Amino acid sequence: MKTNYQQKRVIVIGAGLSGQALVRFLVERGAEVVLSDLRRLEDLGGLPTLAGLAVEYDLGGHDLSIIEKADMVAVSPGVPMTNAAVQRAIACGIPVWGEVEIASREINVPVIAVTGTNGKSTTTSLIGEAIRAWGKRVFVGGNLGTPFVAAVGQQDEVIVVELSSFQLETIDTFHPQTALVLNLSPDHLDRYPDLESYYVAKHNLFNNMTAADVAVLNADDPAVVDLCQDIQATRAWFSASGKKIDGLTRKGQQLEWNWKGDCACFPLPSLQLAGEHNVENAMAALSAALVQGCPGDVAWSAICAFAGLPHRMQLVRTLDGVSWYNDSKGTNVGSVVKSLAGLSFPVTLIAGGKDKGGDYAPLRPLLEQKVNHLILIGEARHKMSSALAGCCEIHSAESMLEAVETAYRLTAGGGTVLLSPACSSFDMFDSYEHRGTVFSTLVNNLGAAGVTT
Ligand code: UMA
Ligand code: ADP
Repeated sequence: MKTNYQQKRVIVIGAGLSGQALVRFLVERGAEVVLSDLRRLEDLGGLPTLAGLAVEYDLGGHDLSIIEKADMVAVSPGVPMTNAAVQRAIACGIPVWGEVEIASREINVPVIAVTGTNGKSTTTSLIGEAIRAWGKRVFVGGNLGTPFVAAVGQQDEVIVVELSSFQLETIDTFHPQTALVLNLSPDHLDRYPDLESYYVAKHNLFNNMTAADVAVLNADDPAVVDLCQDIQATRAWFSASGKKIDGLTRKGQQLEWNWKGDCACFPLPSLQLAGEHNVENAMAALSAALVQGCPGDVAWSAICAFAGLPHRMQLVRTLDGVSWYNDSKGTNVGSVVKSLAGLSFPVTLIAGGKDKGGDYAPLRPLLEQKVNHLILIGEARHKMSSALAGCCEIHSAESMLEAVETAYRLTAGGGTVLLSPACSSFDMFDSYEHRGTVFSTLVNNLGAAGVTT
C-alpha cells in the first residue's frame, strides 16, 4: 500500500543513519522535508550525504512550532516516544511513523523479521547467507546497519531485516511473512519504564500476522513462550535443550526438523560459530530458511560456513599465551552471561559504559566462577562496582587505553581478556563498533612491555 508523499510536509526527527536514509527516500518522492535534530550541523559532521537535496533544517533542538503544520512526523529509532516533538505530533493527531512502517508500505516481497534481546544481528546475517546460497537476491539490513528503507525499489526477492524494540514502537501496518523472537531478557531500561513495556514493543511485530504467516520461536525461553501465547501466526519452535516440539530440536550432536510433515536432520559439529548461544542462533536461522522453502542442505551449508560478525566474541590476538576477545556488542547483562559461559577461568573482564538502567547482579555467579579481575570503565562503573562487589577483584580505568594496559599487567600469568561491556558505548564512543575498534587497535599495538606502541 504505497503512500503518496507529493507535497506532503514531513518532519524527520533524528539525523543519524535512519533519518538521513528517510530524508533521501521522502525527497525523492516529492515530500517537503524538514530534518530536525538535537545536535547542531557541526556536531552532525555537516551531513555531507544530504548535500544537494532540497531539505530544510531544524538543528540544535526541536522547534515544536513546526510540528503543527506537518502532515507526518517520521522518527528515528533512537528518538523516544517521550520526545516533546513526538508528543506534540501525537497531541495534534499527526501520524508518527518510523522507518520500518514507511519502508514496508512499498515492499511487496516476503519479509523475514528478526527480533529478540540478543543474537539478532548474527541470526539475520545467517538467514541472509542461507537465502543467498539458495540463489535468491536478498536484502539484509535494518538495525544491523543498512537502513530498511534502502531496500525499497531494489530488485531483491526476499528481505531479511533485524528489528529492535525501538523500531517496533512505530509500526502500524507492517506485516512480515516470517518473524523470529530469539530470546528475551532485560535491556533498554533507560528507555522503557519497565520490562513489560520493552516486551510489549517486541510483541507489536505480530500485530498484523495471520495463520498464513510463521513465527519462529525459542521454546526454551519462558519469556518468549509467554509473550507469544496470543499470536495468530503459525508457530515453528526451536529448542537447543532438546524439547519435543513442532520445529527444530537438538538431539545430541544432531538437529532434527519435524514440521508440517517435513523431516530432516543436520549435523551440529559442522557449525563454525562457537558457543551455545550460536547454536540457538543457527537453529533459529535454519528454521526461518526452511519455512521459507529453502532446501535444508543448502541452508545448513551456508549457515555452517559463516565465520561470525566483528565485535561479537572476536578473537583479536593471542599474546604471550593470553587470548584477547572483542565482544563490544555485548551491551546487556544477558549477552555477557552467554559470552562468559563459553570461557574458562581465569578471565579478565573489561566492562562498563553508559548504563541502561538494568540490574548487574545476575552477572555475579559467572563472575565468581570465571573472572579473576574486573576492570570497569565509563559512567556505569560506580553502579557496577557496588552491584558486583566481592565477586572478584575490581579495578577502575579512566580510558580504554588504561583498561587495556591494566588488563595486560593483571593477566600476565595467562588466561583470557574479554571486552564485553554490558552497557552501551555512547558515554565514551560513537558506537559499539567504534569502542570495539579502539579496543582492538590498542590490543594489536601492545608491545613486549605491555605498553601500547
Ligand atoms: N536525536 C534527536 N532527538 C532525540 C534523540 C536523538 O534529535 O530525542 C538524534 C541524535 O542527536 C542523533 C540521531 O537522533 O543525531 C540518532 O538517531 P538514532 O539514535 O536513531 O541512530 P541512527 O544513526 O539513525 O541508527 C539507527 C539505530 N540506532 C538506534 O536504534 C539507537 C541503529 O541501531 C541502526 O543500525 C540504524 O538506525 C539503521 O537502521 C544501532 C543500535 O544501537 C546499532 N540499536 C539498538 C541496539 O541494537 O541495542 C536498538
Ligand atoms: P544483537 O544484534 O541482538 O545485539 P548480536 O548477534 O550482535 O546480537 O550479538 C551480540 C552479543 O550478544 C554477542 O556478542 C553475544 O555476547 C550475545 N549473544 C549472541 N547471540 C545470543 C543468544 N542467542 N543468546 C544470548 N546472547 C547472545
